[in-house]
Amino acid sequence: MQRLTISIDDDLADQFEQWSDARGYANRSEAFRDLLRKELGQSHVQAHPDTACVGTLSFVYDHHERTVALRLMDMQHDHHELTVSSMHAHLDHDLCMETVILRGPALVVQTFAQKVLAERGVHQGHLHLVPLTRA
Ligand code: NI
Repeated sequence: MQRLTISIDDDLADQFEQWSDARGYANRSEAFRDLLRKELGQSHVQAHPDTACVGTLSFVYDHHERTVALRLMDMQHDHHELTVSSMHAHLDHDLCMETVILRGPALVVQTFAQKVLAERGVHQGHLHLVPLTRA
């Protein structure tokens, strides 16, 4: 463990303090470590698109939209090596929400997720990608 001393503007320090409080961090060191890990993880993934990752892809769709449920199912079977599991929730009469756990190289997971989100009938969604690096 190393101790870092950094200087930042008052305004930025205040914002950091508020951000860290709002998220429930017990201390600023842990908040700072998490910010650093997130940023370093993202830049590692950008520099090394083959980084092993896990991710959750969540999206909302209208199951009345022609064949969308079938197409989404086919896509997951076509890439069964990436899809670890999925969970489906019937939100109301029309809308469904699905969360798919993905695992694979970063770029492959991102490309698959973008394809799903671009599918006709899928309203909104988001991929949360987590690199499997030790830090
Ligand atoms: Ni449903």
